Amino acid sequence: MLEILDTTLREGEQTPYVNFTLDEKIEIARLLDQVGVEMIEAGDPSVSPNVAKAVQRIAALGLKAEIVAHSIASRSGIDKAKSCGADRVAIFYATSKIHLDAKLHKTQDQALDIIREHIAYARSLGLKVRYTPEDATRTEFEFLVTVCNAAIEAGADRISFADTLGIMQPHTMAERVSALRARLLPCQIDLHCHDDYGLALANGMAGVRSGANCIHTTVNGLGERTGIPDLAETIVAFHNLEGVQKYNLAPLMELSSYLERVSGFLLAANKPITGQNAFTHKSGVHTNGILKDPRTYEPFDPSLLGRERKIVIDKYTGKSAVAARLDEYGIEVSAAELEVIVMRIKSVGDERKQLFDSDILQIAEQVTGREIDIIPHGLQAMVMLEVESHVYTSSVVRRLRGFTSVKNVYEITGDFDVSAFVDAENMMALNNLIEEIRTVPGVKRTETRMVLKKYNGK
Ligand code: HCA
Ligand code: CU
Repeated sequence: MLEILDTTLREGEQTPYVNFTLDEKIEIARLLDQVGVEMIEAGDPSVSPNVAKAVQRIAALGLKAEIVAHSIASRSGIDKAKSCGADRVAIFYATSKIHLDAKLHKTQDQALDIIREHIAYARSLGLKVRYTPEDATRTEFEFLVTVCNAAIEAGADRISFADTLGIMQPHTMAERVSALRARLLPCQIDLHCHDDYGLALANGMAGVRSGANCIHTTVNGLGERTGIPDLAETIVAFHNLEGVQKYNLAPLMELSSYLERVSGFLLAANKPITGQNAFTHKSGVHTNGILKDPRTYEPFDPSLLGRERKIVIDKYTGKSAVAARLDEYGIEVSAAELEVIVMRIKSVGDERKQLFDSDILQIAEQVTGREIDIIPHGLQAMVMLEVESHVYTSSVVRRLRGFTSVKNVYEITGDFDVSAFVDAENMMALNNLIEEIRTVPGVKRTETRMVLKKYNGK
């Protein structure tokens, strides 16, 4: 049965320009524990005193997940892992020729001794040990088997088959994992797949089918360069496609949004599972199908993640989608009126990138000649912020951009320093959003202006 080690706090913090505060790390660890991942890699305590402190605090939370500290093969690193209270230390030491020659300046025999010695040392401190042959997928296979078996004999019960450069394909991963399984002493096999070719999750799934036990993930796929498999994608793919239903899917969206906010790394709208467009339908043919039966164009129901499907209304829209949208507002129109409304929507849609419900209601009003006294769902507002004088305005702006509902941010002159255009489903959501904006460090006060009508320039 699949296991997941989430390494948002270690690999994820190796994402260029990402650093988490202690409190953020604790919140991430708690949410990960709610999801039910088996292991949380909390950091490499040798990196900095704050990383060590975070590992220590997380180890003391009493979470269900095993807490793993990452470490290079050094006694002081292993000592730190022990003193932080981690359950396990994950010791990595590269084994490929290029890493041994160019980076470590060690022969294979020297590497073997170093690896054996440090694993035995960690075991002597009572730590569980995972050994990672870094760059395993470019390591000469016979040497890889020798090193891993030496590590297992020295006391490691897990081997992380690290595709450090993301060069595997599903079929090569399947072959390698089967071959390793056949040659290794009893152990758990982890897969640490980098996503340089966009194949990380596919490689992980292929490896698990061939006998690996565990996949490493990060929230939103963070990590060095292009990262590693995204936690939500991994869980949902295994849940729906492989029948692994032991994880709690409920916190996944919250975790993803939280990570967007604290990392400043925004998801692409077309990112699978958690991306904004994952359940949004556009063409007339698709929306018509969705309205008749969502299974026509949805691989699974968005409610699995607590999400809702959306239908975009613009020039691609057909009659059924417009009728459904008007119906949501309780607006009745005749077949002839509907025809004209759709025509107008298509012509406005030719000129504009986005149509709002207020536009659709306005068109319906014009076409039917009846006043429509309805406030559209989906509010827009302008939130103006004053920033504390000792804080960089750009740091506040960066945080604001992490909120998915913030559409545009401007630094401005005048009584306020920043103005942000935000979208919200309804008043309550807007209120919550403003509360959250007020918690951004450096925000002194806010003032919010609601958008009543919006006009576009040419
Ligand atoms: C790195 C190390 C590592 C380790 C993976 C693991 C990798 O190069 O930063 O310990 O499982 O990708 O090899 O992240
Ligand atoms: Cu890595």
